Amino acid sequence: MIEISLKERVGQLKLTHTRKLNVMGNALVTQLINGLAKLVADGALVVIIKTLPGVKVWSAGYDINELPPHGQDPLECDEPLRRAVRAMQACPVPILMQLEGSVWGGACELVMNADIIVAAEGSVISFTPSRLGVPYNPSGIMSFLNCIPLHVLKEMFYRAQQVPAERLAQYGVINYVVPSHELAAFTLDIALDITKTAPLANSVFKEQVTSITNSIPLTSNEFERIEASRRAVYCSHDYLEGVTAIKEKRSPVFKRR
Ligand code: YZS
Repeated sequence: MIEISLKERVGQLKLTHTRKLNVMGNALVTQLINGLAKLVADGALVVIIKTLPGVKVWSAGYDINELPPHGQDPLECDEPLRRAVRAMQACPVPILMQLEGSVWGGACELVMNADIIVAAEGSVISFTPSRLGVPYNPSGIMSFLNCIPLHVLKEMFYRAQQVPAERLAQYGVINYVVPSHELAAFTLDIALDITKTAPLANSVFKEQVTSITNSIPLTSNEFERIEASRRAVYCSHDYLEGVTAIKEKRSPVFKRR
């Protein structure tokens, strides 16, 4: 599912489960987390996450078939996506995301947690919880708020449409958009630059940025109220309908109940 390589202290994690559109299920995410840890232990000073060149779908997001039964929180703290995001945030070396094709749902959160994002021309990002009726969670929303301007994020959430990488690059959400035939070399150049900088300074910089940007000023009462509101949504008919519709490859019919 994931190929790992390390050369000139640049680690690379290549998602190769393209037959299943690199869906973020338990198996793939566990390999991702273990791969990151192994690369760092073996001396990587920077890691590139990418998939096979020329793919149509970079990742189709959360593996819908692994969602918990209706009535359970789809984004509880030990589900695969949350574990992957935490591993990326805790990784002491910078992570570069090399994108092409389309990125869906929870995989967008993974992308937004990279330290630097490089995309091929024509790549698109679709943030889709409102297409499925998923009540996204506070730490997940922080991942997006930390890098996407508020009105752009709101439009992405409410419309759940494909947003071109070129548009996100205008706001600095994506660092660079390059022709697809230059993508790998361009990303590798950035990685090689990073290998020449001070690893300890980079690591403590990342740790501080992560801690500071993840501080949510919520009272315990507010947090409990949010969790109660989210519970009402993942127990609703509409959430069941959203998940069923995507499995049946049809448009959902939401009834607000
Ligand atoms: O029919 P088979 O068995 O070949 O399987 C199909 C799809 O059912 C499967 N597949 C998925 N399986 C599990 N989880 C998924 N997310 C998922 N997406 C697709 O892969 C096989 C190939 O899919 P096709 O639809 O036939 O491929 P294609 O016509 O090329 O269309 C590709 C896209 C990506 C456009 C299409 O598969 C699609 O719309 N997939 C759903 C994308 C999506 O909405 N993902 C968000 C999942 N939700 C989350 O990540 C969070 C929970 S949230 O919603 O909160 O953001």
